[in-house]
Amino acid sequence: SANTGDGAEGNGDDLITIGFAQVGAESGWRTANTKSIQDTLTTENGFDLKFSDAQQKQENQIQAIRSYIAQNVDVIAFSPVVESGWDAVLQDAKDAGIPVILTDRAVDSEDDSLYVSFIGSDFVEEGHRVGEWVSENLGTESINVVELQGTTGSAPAIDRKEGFEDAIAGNSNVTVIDSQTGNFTRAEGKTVMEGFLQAHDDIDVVFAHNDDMGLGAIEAIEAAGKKPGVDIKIVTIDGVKDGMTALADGKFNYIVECNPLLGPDLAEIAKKVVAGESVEKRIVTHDDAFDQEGAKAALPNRQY
Ligand code: GZL
Ligand code: ZN
Repeated sequence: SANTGDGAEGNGDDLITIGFAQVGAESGWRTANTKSIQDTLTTENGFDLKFSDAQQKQENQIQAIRSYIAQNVDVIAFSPVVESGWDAVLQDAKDAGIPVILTDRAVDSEDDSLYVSFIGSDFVEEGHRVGEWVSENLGTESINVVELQGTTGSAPAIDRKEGFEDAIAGNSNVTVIDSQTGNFTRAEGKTVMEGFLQAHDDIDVVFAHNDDMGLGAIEAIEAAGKKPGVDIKIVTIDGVKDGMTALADGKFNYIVECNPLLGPDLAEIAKKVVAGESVEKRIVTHDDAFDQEGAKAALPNRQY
């Protein structure tokens, strides 16, 4: 058989080699996001995907990006676990002539030439929509809110908090009495909620930056002998299956979706970039929102 002799085993000349540095596997959202990327960036679709899981550590993501630069991949894509500290490694990718696509989370780099496109939801708007719902539906009387923040320093945690605060600012009935990070995980959300329940006996609402921390809060609230969704309302962001199920079961009260299915947009942008076509700098994914009735109707058709 004709041996190309170029050592490119299994990588036909026409495949786009893309290095993806994923945050980790911290939540149901992340699992769905990873599945979307791995199901879409396939050899059938013209890609040779190199994938890494950073276990939510920035140094691991930077190391993965450096390894993709060393392998001289065609494109690098990643979801920055935190906003800051990326300029050096992104400059190295730029110097190596390797385009970088941001998916899901943003970086706070001043120089936006360091990446060609950012595909992801508007987290400020997500937080704002939750805050508007709380203000309009629960803020008709004085309510105390505790907040389970996402990963400290991450774009979704910073922006969701900002959006929520902006939405409730005009309603003096709504007071955030405590706020702490649960790092987007169910286990940490439960632990932090246990602390909130020990510190406060007047909690009316939990605002969790993602479903997984809200699910942890359910466990803590039930262990304390209270009814989640009734004695203590829970509002969250993501809309993964476990969250939508809790909402349909009346243990959550409202969810603003954060669409994790970013694989198709990433594939399209990567192909355009490699073909030398111009691409949109910012692609905002569409998010829906659900109350308990909405969740019951939507659950049968949810993809994740
Ligand atoms: C948001 C994403 C967040 C999800 C969490 O786009 O970065 O990280 O809301 C996930 O569930 O862990
Ligand atoms: Zn708004």
